[in-house]
Amino acid sequence: MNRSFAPSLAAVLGLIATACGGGNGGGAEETAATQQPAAEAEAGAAASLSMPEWMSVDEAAKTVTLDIIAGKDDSNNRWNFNGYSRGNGTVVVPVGYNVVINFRNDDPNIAHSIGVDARTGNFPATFQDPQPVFAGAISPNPTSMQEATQPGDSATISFTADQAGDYSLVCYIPAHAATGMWIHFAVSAEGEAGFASS
Ligand SMILES: [Cu+2]
Repeated sequence: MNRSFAPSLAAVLGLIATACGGGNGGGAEETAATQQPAAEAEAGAAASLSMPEWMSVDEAAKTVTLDIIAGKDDSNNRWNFNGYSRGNGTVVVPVGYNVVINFRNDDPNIAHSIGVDARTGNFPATFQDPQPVFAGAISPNPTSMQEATQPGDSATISFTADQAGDYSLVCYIPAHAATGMWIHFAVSAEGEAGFASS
């Protein structure tokens, strides 16, 4: 958990490039960027990051704002964040920054939730009282089909990303994370910010 940022992001991107021949939300130019060897990806990690319209960074206020929509498109049976799932996207924020996530559920059929989880894969089918990595980094009633963020509803969470490392953004509704409703969330000791898809 305490590995330095740059090699771990490179490892993540390398794994994504190896495991996924083409993600649900990945553009062609981003796919090309992630197909470079891991050693080059490590050196070029910053260059591979983009700043999507749903992400903004206020350096003066040390705040990153993320607008994240559950079920943005129909990929992964709508169990996605901004169209990304199964770890095929990585949000990177600088360590020590405040992070505000404006979370909205556009899935017409089912509740979803969001939280920062310490795991980056091998998620259980169900979660018992999940604890976020950072205080406040979880939406209300995250495991409850009846009480989590319902179709058409929104929730805003905010937290301080005060520990560098590789984490994930996860939906805690039963079976959602295990069937791919998660993306990577990296807190950069080097102060990097942006998004990479694969
Ligand atoms: Cu979900």
